[in-house]
Amino acid sequence: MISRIDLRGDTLPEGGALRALLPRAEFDVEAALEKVRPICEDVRHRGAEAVLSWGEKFGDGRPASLRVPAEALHRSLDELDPAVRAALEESIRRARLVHRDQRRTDTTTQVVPGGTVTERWVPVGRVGLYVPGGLSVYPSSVVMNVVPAQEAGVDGIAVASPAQAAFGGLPHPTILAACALLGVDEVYAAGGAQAVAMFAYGVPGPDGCRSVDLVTGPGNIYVAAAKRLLKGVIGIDAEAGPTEIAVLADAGADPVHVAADLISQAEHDPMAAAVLVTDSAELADAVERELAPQVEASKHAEERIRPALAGRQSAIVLVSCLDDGVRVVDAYAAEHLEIQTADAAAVAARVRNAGAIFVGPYAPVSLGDYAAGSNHVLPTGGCACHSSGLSVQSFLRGIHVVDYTRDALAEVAHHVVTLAEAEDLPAHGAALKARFGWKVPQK
Ligand code: HSO
Ligand code: ZN
Repeated sequence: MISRIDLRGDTLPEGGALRALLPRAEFDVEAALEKVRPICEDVRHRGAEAVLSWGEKFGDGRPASLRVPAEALHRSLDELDPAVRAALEESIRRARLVHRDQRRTDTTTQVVPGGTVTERWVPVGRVGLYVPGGLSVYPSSVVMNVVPAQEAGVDGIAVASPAQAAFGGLPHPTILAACALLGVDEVYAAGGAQAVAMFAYGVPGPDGCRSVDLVTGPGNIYVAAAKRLLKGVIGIDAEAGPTEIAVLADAGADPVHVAADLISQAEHDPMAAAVLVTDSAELADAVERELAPQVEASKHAEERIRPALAGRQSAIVLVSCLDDGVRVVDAYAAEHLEIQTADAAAVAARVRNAGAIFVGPYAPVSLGDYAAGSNHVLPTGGCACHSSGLSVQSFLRGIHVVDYTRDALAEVAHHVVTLAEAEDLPAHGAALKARFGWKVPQK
């Protein structure tokens, strides 16, 4: 059901060479670009009608209006199962605790007397949050997008989620209920590339959507392709690919837990990746034995879990020692990494590349997906070696505010002029000379 990669024996290669030995999903955003280009152009020219007709063409429902009416939002919340409501409320409460602590305070550095640089943190003006509605419906992703934007102080928050034919062309009611719970009233029944284009260009009309500055949130390959295409017109968080879990485990890990956790993320998508890295062949065998009955008992075994585990993106990787295990998970840079070893916190502290790290036997990825307080919109496809998950920081810009007096400028003017001349940009130097009777103050 899951392949093995045996890296015991020789010393491990470094960097890219090691990464090449590890499994990874094929996620060719480039190939999807040509498909989404005409959709984005059409939305740019024909506005709301293009958003609606592309949705219909791809099998979404056709909503009566692009913008979800306020009463539909309220109704969804009224009709929400009370247990789901309580769980969402707890998820929101915990996410708020963590994200509130991520807020930044302005810092002012006095470089010289009379010369300061302040870093002022300013929220993005208007954001478009994308919530998928394809294989699964994730109200939890509404929480993970909206909470950091709100805690950052963003004023304009719009959410888009695909229209669902089964719900009269509205997005899924639990998505709407989550929006209502969070106080978001600007919601659009739009999905895929056309939703990203709607956010980027805006669509006019009473039923329309004003353009946004930044689009965040996961989606399918067409959403990722539209983000790549429109980056520049809008800011984006990341091009999210299929979800991934890596588990670094030793002989002491419980194979029942490890198998359950691998399956939990394989449940998302046939392209999802589940990777076990272990120095224990006994644990590898035990996990493999355990996978069979657990997969068998899973609801989404056939259409998602089995193909995900059997795909070339998933594997059990055998290493000769835990040090090599850390090297492997660092090279892999998983979206989610569980550490199920002795002294898990110390091992976790050595890891440099992961979207989020889950430490020890009682921190499964599913906890983070819903209710740890951490964010579940995380870098995939190895991007964890250069990017972070969604946070308050994703919705802020740090503006440098430079404030110098005449004396403070005079003190450094000759250096500026020298550097300007070294770069053959004399007009740069002239901008300083002009302030001092066309002579650089001599120091
Ligand atoms: N594991 C997914 C998020 C999610 N899980 C939503 C359940 N619902 C990507 O981090
Ligand atoms: Zn998940």
